[in-house]
Amino acid sequence: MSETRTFTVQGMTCGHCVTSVTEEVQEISGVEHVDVVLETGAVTVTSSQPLDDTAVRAAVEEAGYRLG
Ligand SMILES: [Cu+2]
Repeated sequence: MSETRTFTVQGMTCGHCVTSVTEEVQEISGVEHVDVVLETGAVTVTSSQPLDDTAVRAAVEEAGYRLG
């Protein structure tokens, strides 16, 4: 059963930022879908297992941004 959660990412300014965050978050184990809204920084993640917040934070930081 999937779970959907929304995080807020700070510092994204363009489509490249959206792509970077999407790619990093998609690599987290169990992640099925990532939707990013540039204007608000909202990153909605659907996963097949409960998400590890630490992994999400690490992925966002790996992309060069921060969780809000
Ligand atoms: Cu950008």
